[in-house]
Amino acid sequence: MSERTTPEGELERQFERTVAAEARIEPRDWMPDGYRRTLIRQIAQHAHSEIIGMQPEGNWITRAPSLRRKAILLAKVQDEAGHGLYLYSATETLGADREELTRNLIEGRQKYSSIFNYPTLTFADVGVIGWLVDGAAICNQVPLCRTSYGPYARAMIRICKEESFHQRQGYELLMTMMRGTEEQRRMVQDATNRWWWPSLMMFGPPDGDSPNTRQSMAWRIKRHTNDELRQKFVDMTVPQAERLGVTLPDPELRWNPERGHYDFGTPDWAEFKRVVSGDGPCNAQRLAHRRKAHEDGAWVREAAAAYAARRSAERKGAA
Ligand code: BYC
Repeated sequence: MSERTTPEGELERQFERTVAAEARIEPRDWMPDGYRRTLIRQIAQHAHSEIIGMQPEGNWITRAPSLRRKAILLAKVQDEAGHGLYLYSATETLGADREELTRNLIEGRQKYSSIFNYPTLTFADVGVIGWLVDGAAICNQVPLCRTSYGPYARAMIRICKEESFHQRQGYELLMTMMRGTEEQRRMVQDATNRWWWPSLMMFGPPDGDSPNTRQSMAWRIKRHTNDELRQKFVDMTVPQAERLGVTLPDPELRWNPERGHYDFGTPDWAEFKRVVSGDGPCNAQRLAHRRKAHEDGAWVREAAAAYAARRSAERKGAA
């Protein structure tokens, strides 16, 4: 029976069977409207985060302390642009319009990760972003390689490979600074103090306040809850901090042998809400910069459209 004549109920059962069997939903497959909407929302926010996320570190490219550090940072920031592009392409397979998504971002109608609304005050921030922010991103994104939507899962496989290089370069930079002067060690500790709590907030609100988790888990878009991933990140990061010789700024952080996990304090969820609703330290600056880049790039889009129109006219003429 063709898709058009198949009753809606059978299509829905087929969708559920595919998800339950851990197979992938592909762009041509039938999917519930809510599934499509949720994916567009999450993948678009993810893409926006990669693109806005180029700014805090991009800010240091011209001030990197050596040619080696500059080359590493350039490669990392370029990777982030690439991640944004794969992810926007994944939303297009769901029927989203990329131009509209960009407008949603620059007009403040769509979110991007809270973490990118904090300033990068010293070069140690570049290392700490690699270590903590990319470390958190890896924790969150490795399970997304098994997300139920094929194009998103496949984009995540490549993205995660690049994220591990990002994390390693950050940790290696911090190790180098920790072997340096007293002043350098102070810079690393200060950057760790400022980025620790915002990194925990990257995982999203606590499970009890997360309106989307239950349905996204049922559809196997999300494979773990926000709190599960936050715990995993803390457990993974504490030994790394010890090895590095920095103190994580949480007096409640301690190993709990009964749970087999670290206990930790509560992030400032009021601050999280403020930052997500547009009132973080750098929200206005990040969006203004993105808007200006979009306006400055108008000539490139116009030239590409004119070229495509000419090629298409030539092909028609030749036919
Ligand atoms: N910031 O019901 P919830 C990177 C929103 S970039 C802002 O738990 P969900 C990198 C959430 O959207 C990687 N908003 O939502 C780049 C929802 O709002 P709406 C970024 C947040 O979707 C450059 C509401 O709060 N990673 O690594 O089930 C340099 C309720 O939340 C945040 C991704 O995007 C937040 N932190 O779960 C370096 C990963 N948290 O839409 C590094 C993909 C929550 O209902 N995304 N909100 O109005 C996800 O895994 C999930 O979307 C989240 C949230 C876990 C983030």
